[in-house]
Amino acid sequence: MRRLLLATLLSTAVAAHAQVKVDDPWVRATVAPQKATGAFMQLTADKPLKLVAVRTPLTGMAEIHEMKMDDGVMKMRHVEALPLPAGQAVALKPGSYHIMLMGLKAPVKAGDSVPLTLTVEGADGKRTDVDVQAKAR
Ligand SMILES: [Cu+2]
Repeated sequence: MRRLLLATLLSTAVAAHAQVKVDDPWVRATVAPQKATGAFMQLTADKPLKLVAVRTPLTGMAEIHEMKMDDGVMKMRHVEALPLPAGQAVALKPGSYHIMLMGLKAPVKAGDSVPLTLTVEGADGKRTDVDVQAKAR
């Protein structure tokens, strides 16, 4: 179990002090002229945190989005912060929470490794960056 956890941490390049485990990060590959896509992963914080920002060299426009049924219509909205309760896996997945990458400078090809920097904030307001390499598929 310990070895498995270590392997996960290494493979997703989580900073040791970040206190967030990132599982299966991926980005949906695009075809031109598509200018937007989503990034997905599972986040498990070991103390109460919230995801407050995402950066990537692919675009200056990366936002945390939520998808929800509203009056029978699927709607997407920008959320300022995504709560990450301690010890609880929070899924960013199609049709739910996701990271929206807009205004892409170039198409994202399947197999590409997409660098993402997640900024998380603790209850004390302290912010930490978590670097993630997401696979495009
Ligand atoms: Cu979106």
